Amino acid sequence: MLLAACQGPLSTLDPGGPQARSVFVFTSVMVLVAGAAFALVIGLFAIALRRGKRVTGGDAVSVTRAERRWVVWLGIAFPMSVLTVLLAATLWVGEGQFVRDDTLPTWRATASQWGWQFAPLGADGVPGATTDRLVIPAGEPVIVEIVSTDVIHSFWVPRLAGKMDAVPGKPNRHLIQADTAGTYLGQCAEYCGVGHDRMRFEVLATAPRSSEAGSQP
Ligand SMILES: [Cu+2]
Repeated sequence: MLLAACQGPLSTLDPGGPQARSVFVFTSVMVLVAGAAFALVIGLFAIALRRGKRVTGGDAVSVTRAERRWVVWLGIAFPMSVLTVLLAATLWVGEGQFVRDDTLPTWRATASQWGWQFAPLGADGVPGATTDRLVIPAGEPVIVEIVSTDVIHSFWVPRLAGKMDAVPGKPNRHLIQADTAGTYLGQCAEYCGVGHDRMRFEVLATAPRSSEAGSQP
């Protein structure tokens, strides 16, 4: 039943590109490690409660050398190691979300209450600009330069990448890639007024002309 909820056009658990996949893998590892750490803490807490009952009232509780070792290794060294690894992994995964290659094909996404306009960069408003539909090639990374004409919105295609704010006057560049041809749904992810819920769009990833069959339409 839980797994049945993993798929869907707006699922973050069904990544369709490398950016979304690295976030998904990182999140999954974090959930597993956090779950294991939680179980460990609860287990130790249960042991401590049972031990506590054996201490008779009025006795001073002295800290033994073994207990001190537990505090140092499990109370300080273990969480510090986990946090260090977590910080390094966060930087590594986050770094992979940035645009590093300015020569990639770029589209401008312009958000306004309550819809999206997409056009190749530098050609806003010309024929070819589309409303609520961004057409990109499948299988290669592209940049989406995101702006807003009014309030703050957020560009979010859960199966392709994380969120990126659309801020008036400050273009934000976002790296996305769809592994296979198909339609990927997007949704404004920043509450922007009464039409926020209707502010959906789609990314249509088209197969390269030379590619063989096998990808979905
Ligand atoms: Cu919005």
